[in-house]
Amino acid sequence: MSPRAQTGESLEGRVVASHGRDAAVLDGSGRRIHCRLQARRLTVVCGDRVRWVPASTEGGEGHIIELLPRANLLARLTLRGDAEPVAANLTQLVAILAPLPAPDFGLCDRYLAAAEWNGLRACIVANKSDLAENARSLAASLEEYSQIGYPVLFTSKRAPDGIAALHEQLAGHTSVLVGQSGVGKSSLTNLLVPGVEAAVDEVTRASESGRHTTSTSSLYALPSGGELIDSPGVRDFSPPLPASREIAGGYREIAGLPAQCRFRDCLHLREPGCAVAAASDKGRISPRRLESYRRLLALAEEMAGRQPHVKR
Ligand SMILES: Nc1nc2c(ncn2[C@@H]2O[C@H](COP(=O)(O)OP(=O)(O)O)[C@@H](O)[C@H]2O)c(=O)[nH]1
Ligand SMILES: [Mg+2]
Ligand SMILES: [Zn+2]
Repeated sequence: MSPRAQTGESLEGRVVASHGRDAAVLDGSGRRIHCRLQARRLTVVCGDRVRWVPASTEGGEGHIIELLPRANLLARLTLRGDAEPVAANLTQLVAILAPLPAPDFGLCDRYLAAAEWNGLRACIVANKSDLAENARSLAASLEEYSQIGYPVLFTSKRAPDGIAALHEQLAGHTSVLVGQSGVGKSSLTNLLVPGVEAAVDEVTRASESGRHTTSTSSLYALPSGGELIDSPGVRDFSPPLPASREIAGGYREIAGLPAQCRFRDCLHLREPGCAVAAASDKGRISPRRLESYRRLLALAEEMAGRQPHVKR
C-alpha cells in the first residue's frame, strides 16, 4: 500500500477475535469493527494492538494495516517446528485441568514454562470439581503446584463460589485460558462473562466466509475490569523453546534453587554434584517435574538439531 493511503486515516484498535484473514477489532469507543488483513505477511491474534483504516464504503468495516509492537506473545510449536502465535499482550496464563479428559501434567508444565519465559503470572484451575471421586485425586496431584507457589483454584459450572474466586484471580489482568479440549474453557468463559454467547455468535458469523473451521480465540471484557481470552482446545502444546540453558527458567523451583551445582553450566541431567538432582532425591523438588524439565530439555536439543543429552 502506498504511504499516502495511510496518512491521517489510520486508527488504533485491539484485536478481539481473528480467523484467517478476518479479524474483529475494537475501536477507541468500544465499537466492534470487522477487518480484513491488508498485507499478506501480517498475522494478528487476540490481544494484538493494530492500526486499521475504515473501509471507504460501509460502516463497521475496515482493513488492518499495521501490527503494533507486542509486550509478549504466547505461541505454540507446530508439527513442522514453526512458532504459531496464540495470543498477545497477556499478563496472566490460566492452565485448566479437569478429571475428564484425563489430566496431562506434562502439558500443564509446558504451559507454565511458557508463562515463566514470557514473564506472565500463572495459575491453575481444576475444573469439574463436581465429578467428586476423580476430582479428589486431581486435587492431590495438584499439590505439587501449590507447593511451588502457583495458585490452584477449584471450579465447577455447578458451584458459584469457585467461579467467584476465579473472578478475583482474573480481576485487572489480561488472562488466557488454556488447556486440553473439553476441560471446560468455554463453559467457564460463559459463566465469567455476561452475555458472552452473543459475542460468540458474532465471531462465528464474521468468519463464515473463511474456509477454516470454527476453532478460534476470542477476547472478552470482564465485569471486574480484566480481560479474558478463551483459546481453542488443543490435544498437545509446546511453546517455542529457548536455548538449553534457559529451559530451567520455565521451572520456577529449579530456577529458584540456590546455584550449588558443581558445574556452573549444569543442565541437571546426570552431572556429578548436581544440586537439583540432590533436591529431588530429598523430596524437595518433585521427581515428576524434574523429569518433565529433562524431557523438555531433550526436545529443545532435538529442535536445535543436536544430539539429546538423555539417551536412556
Ligand atoms: N461435570 C461438569 N462438566 C463440565 C463442567 N464444565 C464443562 N463441562 C462439560 O465439559 C464439556 C466441554 O466443555 P467446554 O467448555 O466446551 O470445554 P473446552 O473445550 O475446554 O472449551 C462440555 O460437555 C461441558 O458441559 C463442569 O464444571 N462440570
Ligand atoms: Mg472451547
Ligand atoms: Zn545441576
